Amino acid sequence: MGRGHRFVAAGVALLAGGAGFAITGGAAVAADAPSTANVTVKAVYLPPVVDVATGGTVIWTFDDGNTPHTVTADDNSFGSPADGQKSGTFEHVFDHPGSVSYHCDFHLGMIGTVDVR
Ligand SMILES: [Cu+2]
Repeated sequence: MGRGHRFVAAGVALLAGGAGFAITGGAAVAADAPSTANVTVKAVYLPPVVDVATGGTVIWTFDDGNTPHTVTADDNSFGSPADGQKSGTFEHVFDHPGSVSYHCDFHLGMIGTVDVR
């Protein structure tokens, strides 16, 4: 009888542990997808891949001296000015989950990805 009680107690502890894990998991997902992500535009996009939560904003900061760059979505869903930017920022809000690839119109192979969670 005493044994049986111990088994019941262990089961309750397991359930409680499971619930705690689920809550922790949810917090981890939120931390992985921030509402804002920053990308520096130099000879490359740094970092080349960013995660952002749905509805979040990505801010690109142009910082490559006299070399202009663009941030142009491969599917043309967004884009910085076509004549290029040497300084300042460009921002875009991502309203739909999914992966969006983008590139620079001036430099072949200058590519990046936004993963909207
Ligand atoms: Cu470029």
